Amino acid sequence: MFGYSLSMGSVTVDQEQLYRLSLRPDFPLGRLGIGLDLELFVERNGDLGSRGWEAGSSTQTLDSILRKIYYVRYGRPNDAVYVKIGALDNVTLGYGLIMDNYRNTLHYPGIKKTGLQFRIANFAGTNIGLEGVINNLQDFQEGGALIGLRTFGYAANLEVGVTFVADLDQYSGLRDSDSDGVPDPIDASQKTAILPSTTTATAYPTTSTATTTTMASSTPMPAAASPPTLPPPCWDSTPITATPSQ
Ligand SMILES: [Ca+2]
Repeated sequence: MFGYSLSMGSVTVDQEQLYRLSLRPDFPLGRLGIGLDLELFVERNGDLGSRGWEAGSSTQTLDSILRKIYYVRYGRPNDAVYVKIGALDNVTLGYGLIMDNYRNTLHYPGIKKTGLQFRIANFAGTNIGLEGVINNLQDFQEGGALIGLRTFGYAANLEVGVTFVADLDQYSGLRDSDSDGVPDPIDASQKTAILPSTTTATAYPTTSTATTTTMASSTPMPAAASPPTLPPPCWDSTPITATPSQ
């Protein structure tokens, strides 16, 4: 079944305020599915720019296409086998005591993370299930991802599950403007907040499990009208309608 969501919000690109309209359809291809993020930026004068749709060179074209891919999935969340790669918007492990409604899209589209989520309801016929999440595969390569695993089994009508969640490096999600390995908020050599120059969001920590659960709530970030001193929010998304994928 075809599903989609529509959102609009303001973003800051190169310190310029733009409106961003986004249509996110989910195209099912059998058990496979691909979620796209078709975006349009509206300049301050009301014009639609070509931002995000540049096709001047082959690299630009490829970037423009890859940018439209929101996620790729196999199956649906309640299927026997479910795998999703890309944007994760609503991940709850077990009964949500440790990871509840987590998403790796808090700073999307300024920062695009490639997450992995999987669930196997009956692993190798053992009546034991396994599910897990990695918030960002790029972080994982650097040893700093947020990972979660849960295994569960059934004894008659009793379900028993064990959940493990760890953030391997709480600083890995932070921006490090001068690439010295010390993220901006704790970098003594950087006395002032550094505005993002080319991206639209400022990195925040992926933090420990308890905090992550809080940050992962679906509450949009406040509008940029009254920015905090360090660092200022540059991304505000206000979904106006949302029809979950089926
Ligand atoms: Ca630094």
